Amino acid sequence: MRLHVPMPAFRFRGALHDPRTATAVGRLLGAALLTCFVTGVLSHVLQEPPHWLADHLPTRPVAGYRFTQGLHVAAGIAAIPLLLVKLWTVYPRLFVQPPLRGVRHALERLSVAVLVSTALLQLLLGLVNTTQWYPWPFSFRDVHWALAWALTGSLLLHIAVKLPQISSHWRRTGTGTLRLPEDSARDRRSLLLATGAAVGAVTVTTVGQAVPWLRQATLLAPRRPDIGPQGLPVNRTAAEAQVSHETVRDWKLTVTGPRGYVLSLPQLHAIQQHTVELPIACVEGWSMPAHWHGVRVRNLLALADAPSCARLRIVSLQQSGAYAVTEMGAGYAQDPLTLLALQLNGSTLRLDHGYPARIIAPNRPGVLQTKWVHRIEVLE
Ligand SMILES: Nc1nc2c(c(=O)[nH]1)N[C@H]1C(S)=C(S)[C@@H](COP(=O)(O)O)O[C@H]1N2
Ligand SMILES: [Mo]
Repeated sequence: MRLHVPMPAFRFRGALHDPRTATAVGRLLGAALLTCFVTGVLSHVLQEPPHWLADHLPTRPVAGYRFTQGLHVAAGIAAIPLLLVKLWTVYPRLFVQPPLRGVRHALERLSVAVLVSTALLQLLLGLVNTTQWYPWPFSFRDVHWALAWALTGSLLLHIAVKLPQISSHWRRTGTGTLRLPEDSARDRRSLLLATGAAVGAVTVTTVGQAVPWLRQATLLAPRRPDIGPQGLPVNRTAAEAQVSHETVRDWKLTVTGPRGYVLSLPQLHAIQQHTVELPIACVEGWSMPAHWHGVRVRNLLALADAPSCARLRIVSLQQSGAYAVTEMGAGYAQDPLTLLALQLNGSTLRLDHGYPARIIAPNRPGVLQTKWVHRIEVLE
């Protein structure tokens, strides 16, 4: 038996709580979230590739990661106003009566609850991370990664469930029995314009952290990518990494391998030097191209008689922290653009940028461009 209780208490007559508005905002939000998902999977694979892929990651285009990660953060920021407007448009449905009409309805509402909560949490975590602030006890990356799947799954489920409404309200005029009164169109246009303006405003004031010609407009971005020593920001300073001038005083480079060796800094300078232009592209959204000068990693490996299929472990003087030791697949190691850099933008690396030597490689997440390198291990 089904109870029908008339509930006149909640009646939302506002034109903008209608399915056409929900569809118009929802498809923009959907596009932003799916963009975040695809670029996020790319970022994850580049930063932590599965074993079978690690030696074959693409090193071209050199600024590929710069583009996809810039897009990831920009789409995530744009999704915030879109999500808020979308939630405002549909919130009357929270009070729908009866609250549960059966198993199907219950499942649908449950999927919306998962969608809304994961979307809010995911965008909040991402936004906080772009400011290099990690106020929580859990691993940002693990949680962001897991939530991405929950969010994308519930989004696709939601799109599938709502397909009839979405398709009948995809066009402005609507089709079938779901046609809406004409007089709401003007309000809807205003709302969509205001939403577009909000998205435009947050984008223009933040995307300059990755887009050079919008640098002057980065009012809300955590960083200007061109401000920092040697024209480049510093994410982890030498002091934070507990690397001091004292630490690097007797620096030597150790390369292991069939014919491992140890080089002093003058000896390293005596090896053929190369200059490359490559960006640092931080996972947190900022990026900046720079000129790097130093020794090709593949030449260092050849000196140690390492095979060209060798995978590397790059060890920093930094004693602790997630990026003190990183791995590098053979594709990067053999690329002529991958350097153990000694200079940045025409002068010796500052301590904050990794003096005496750091890794710079094409199409690589910033976190893996290890600073204060003192040991390169050839892995079997
Ligand atoms: N040893 C070490 N190298 C590191 C890091 C670190 O924490 N430790 N941070 C990385 C991160 S997150 C980025 S974005 C780049 C930034 O390089 P920069 O500070 O020279 O601009 O360095 C990378 N290299
Ligand atoms: Mo970074």
